[in-house]
Amino acid sequence: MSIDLGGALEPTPHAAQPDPLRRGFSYLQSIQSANGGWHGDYDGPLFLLPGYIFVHHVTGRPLGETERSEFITTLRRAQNDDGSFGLHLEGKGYLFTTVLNYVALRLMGVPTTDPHAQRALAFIGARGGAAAVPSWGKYWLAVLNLYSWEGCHPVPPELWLLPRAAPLHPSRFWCHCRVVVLAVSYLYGRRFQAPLDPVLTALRQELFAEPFEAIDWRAMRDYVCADDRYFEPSRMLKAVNVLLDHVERRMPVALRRRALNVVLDHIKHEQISTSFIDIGPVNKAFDTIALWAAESHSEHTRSALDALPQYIFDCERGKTMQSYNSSELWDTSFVAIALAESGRAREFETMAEEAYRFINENQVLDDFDEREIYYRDPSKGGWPFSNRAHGWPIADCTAFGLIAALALGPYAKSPIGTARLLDAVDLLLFWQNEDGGWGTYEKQRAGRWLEALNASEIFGDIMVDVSQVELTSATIQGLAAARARLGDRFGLMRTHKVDTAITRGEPFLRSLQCSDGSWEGNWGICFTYGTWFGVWGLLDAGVKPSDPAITRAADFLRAKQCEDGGWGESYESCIRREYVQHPQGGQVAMTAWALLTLVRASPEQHREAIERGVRFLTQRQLANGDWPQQGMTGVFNRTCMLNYRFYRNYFPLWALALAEKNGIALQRG
Ligand code: LAN
Repeated sequence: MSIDLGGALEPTPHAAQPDPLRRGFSYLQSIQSANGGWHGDYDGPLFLLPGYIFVHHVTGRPLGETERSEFITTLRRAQNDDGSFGLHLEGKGYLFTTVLNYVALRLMGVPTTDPHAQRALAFIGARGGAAAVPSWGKYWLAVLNLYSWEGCHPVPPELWLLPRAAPLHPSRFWCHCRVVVLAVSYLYGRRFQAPLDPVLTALRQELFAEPFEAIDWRAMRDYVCADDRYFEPSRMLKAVNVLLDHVERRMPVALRRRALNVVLDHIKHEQISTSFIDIGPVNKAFDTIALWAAESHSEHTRSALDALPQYIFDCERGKTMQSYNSSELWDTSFVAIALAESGRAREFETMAEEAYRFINENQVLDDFDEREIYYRDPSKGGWPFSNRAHGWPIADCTAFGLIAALALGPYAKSPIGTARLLDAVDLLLFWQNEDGGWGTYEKQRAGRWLEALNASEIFGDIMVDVSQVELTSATIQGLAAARARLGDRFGLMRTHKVDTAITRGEPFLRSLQCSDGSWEGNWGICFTYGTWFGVWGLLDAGVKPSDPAITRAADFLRAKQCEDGGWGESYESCIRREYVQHPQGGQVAMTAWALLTLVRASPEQHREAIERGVRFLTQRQLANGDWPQQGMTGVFNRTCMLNYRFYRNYFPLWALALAEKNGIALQRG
């Protein structure tokens, strides 16, 4: 299926516009928010909006009429021709998302006679009915009273009572996985279910191949639609499930009560420390229901409900729930870096000042109270992906926030004090793992073996926060930039620590390079994105451009350049874990990543390829300075794709700026 995200149909100019950088930055200036940042779509996954609708249904908060009809329209647009919904906008149909979206449409009042609903139901029927949804779908259906909790493997809240040193202690899980398990364990532990009402009663009859009352729920635990599965469950997971089942049947009531209280306390801490945003959209929805189950009418629960709309945004394809409360800090940092690189920050002085203000106002200034009790790493000095209110800093967001702050510092009205910049440096140092690399939100807490307990069926690599190419490269870049600009204020100790950290990061980056010279990306698509990070990280660690690691990476990219002069990689690369060419040829974001890499690797040696890539970008720029919307650019957990709305703007601008700086003409003649 191909979803038209809006821009794809705009005419593509055949000739380059004059002064692509000025045009591009003027366009960005015209859409800069009042807070100084950029706020755009962060759309793609199709399992999020249903959660939002379910919360409203369970808590008896009806959606506003306009919102309801906008959601219905957005959902219908995302439906594939075969009636299914993909895991994400461009993907093949999944039973998981088809069931969730079908239920969401019905809860919003869409009747069974609606042709969209009928096609979705036909798809569900052809896959064995809703009983075969993957575990996360089973949890949602159980909460809605459309599935029995008996049909789910146990998710015991008592996990949080284990001694911290236990290898299975949930504090060791990747934070996104941990918080979802946390909320679900509360709902599971209480066997919470929404009261039946007419529409739920009807859904019980619509969704399943057999009569609801006749379903053997225990037998459904491992019944999962084969097409939805990304991998087969490990033997260890099967053994743990058997063990948990035994324990669950003998669970003393008093212990359960105690565990539920501990879990509820952790959920509340997560909510309070994120200004009720919660780390992500999935735990946001489950946490809100957990609180509703625990204390429907408390002030705290009201705050959780009131914060829900922070995830709603009017995207190019319509109103929907976003993958995060925003990607503002991430986007604003890249605009800032591209602007500084272009040497035009004076020309766009107000934009630069305002962007700087956003970065300044969104650094996290303190650690959370009692952070150790709630398994939180320090956060002082870090930058989150969205904004300070969200409160969870991330290694690469901190690194790019720091680089942006350093780059635009000279244009700032009130510059960030050195102490705060040094806090960012210290946090990056703290996060370095034993292997020399960096992970996403936290220092590594478990061995990679824990991945064997991934029970999600649909996502890969969700259990452990391990060192990765993007995070390691970004952090090296951040530390190197800080050393160059602030090194004289580091003091002896910190200088030594930064030098050592970078020295340890370099071999880790090298160890991740694939035999064909590329790096596999984890958060962008895919080898093009990873290779950009691999190369920049090594260069900032002091590796010479003539080093074989760099020349092999450049050779890899050169071999992937398309006929049209651009680079285009399909999201299939992430799933199959090998390079897959995009069927539509060059894509602006990937072309920009490849150019950023080749220009730094060697502008002379790759001159001809760079010029062709530059032409690809300038010719595709629209008259208003924007670029057309193309395929997906982001990914998480191997299988789910995302649209980063502004990747089509600042990455081309950054690449063009860097090319120009290295003597490549942006316009011919
Ligand atoms: C994100 C968004 C930002 C992203 C980068 C900073 C770009 C990356 O370099 C590190 C990983 C991170 C922080 C990231 C991790 C996974 C997230 C949070 C997401 C892709 C946004 C949505 C996704 C989240 C896990 C979605 C909910 C689904 C679950 C499996 C819980």
